Amino acid sequence: MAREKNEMTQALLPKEKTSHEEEDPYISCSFRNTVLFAIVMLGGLLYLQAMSTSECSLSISLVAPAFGYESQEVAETPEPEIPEPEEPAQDFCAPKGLVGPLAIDFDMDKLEERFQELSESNKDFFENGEHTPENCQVQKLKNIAIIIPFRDMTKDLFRTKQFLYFLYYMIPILHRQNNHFSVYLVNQVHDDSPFNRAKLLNIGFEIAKKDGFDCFFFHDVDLVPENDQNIYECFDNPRHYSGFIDKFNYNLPYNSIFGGITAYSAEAFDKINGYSNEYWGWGGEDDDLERRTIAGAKYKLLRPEAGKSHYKMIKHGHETSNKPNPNRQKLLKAWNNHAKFDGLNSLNYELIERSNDLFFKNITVDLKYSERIPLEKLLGG
Ligand code: UDH
Ligand code: NGS
Repeated sequence: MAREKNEMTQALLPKEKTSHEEEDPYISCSFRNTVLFAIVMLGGLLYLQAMSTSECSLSISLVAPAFGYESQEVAETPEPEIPEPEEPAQDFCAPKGLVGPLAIDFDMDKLEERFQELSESNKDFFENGEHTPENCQVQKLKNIAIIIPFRDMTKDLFRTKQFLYFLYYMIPILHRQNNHFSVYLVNQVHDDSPFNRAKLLNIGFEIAKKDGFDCFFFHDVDLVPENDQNIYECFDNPRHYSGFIDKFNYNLPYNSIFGGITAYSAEAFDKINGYSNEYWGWGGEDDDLERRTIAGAKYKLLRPEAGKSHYKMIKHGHETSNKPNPNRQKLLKAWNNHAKFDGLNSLNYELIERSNDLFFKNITVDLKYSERIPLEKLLGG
């Protein structure tokens, strides 16, 4: 009896070949048949249970081990997914209320009153000198930094008045175009070094890029678009915006002209190493940029549609503090020699002051004229 009991226990355990089974084949075989029959019956029951319940995997894994079956990995029925409460999907920002051609004049007698109007009508749309559209998603390459090179050493503050007129016309245009934008006024500190437009633009780029902008307009202060359908935005290929200015009767003075306003993605501007930092005084830095962009980096020379990209320039002469640079032709000829080591990768300056005004970010820098790269090195000597 004790022996029989032992054999029953053994039979219910997972199958193992024992020496004892070999000694008494009759008893063990008949008993095994009984057990096999019971297993088949139970298997049938399990099958029926599996068919009648949706929780079959759970029942099988609980019941089977008791009968000596290895529990099998059965895929668990996935928990029903509860959708996360989603932010309502936002549309991309698109221009709102564009009006097309604009009447532009620079009547200095009206400047103060006009600027007052601008401040009252637009002050609520600006924070920290920048505008972010509401209820829409700003697309890539439409976070626009307008970078203006600036120094006003005139007695009548003529450049400052130009800047106020620039804001008076540009702020409502950019607001209607409905992208994220900020104007960076990059001031060269008042010292006796020549004006350096290009280096100020490189500095503005470096600062605005760190601030999160991805589209950079290098923009003279004295140019205003005459049509708000001239959309300020960037593409992979840089573009020259100010090909058609009233002072040139809306014609290109020469085909490769690249001065006034250019637009670059961060990637494109980094690729060409930015502007040269070494054009001190008037002229040539814009032509040098054109060479780096078209001949150097093989971008196409592109401009927005002529019909919509007319500009009006605020008339003025050369400042005595911005005399033509006598070295500009030599530097331009040697553009390919200095492009590799003269630009964003050699930008040295001291930040003197930074603050946010209502409509712009105001930055003042010392350009370190005494630490410039020697001319002989730039020319390849
Ligand atoms: N700028 C200043 N202060 C200066 C010089 C230049 O802020 O003392 C800035 C300003 O943003 C200006 C830009 O640099 O728009 C370009 O300088 P510019 O206006 O002197 O150069 P541009 O080529 O005109 O536009 C030169 C004067 C053309 C006189 C033609 C007379 N026939
Ligand atoms: C070229 C200058 C450019 C300048 C352009 C238009 O001669 O820097 O005239 O000037 N290049 C050189 O001097 C090498 S403008 O008529 O607008 O004053 O942008």
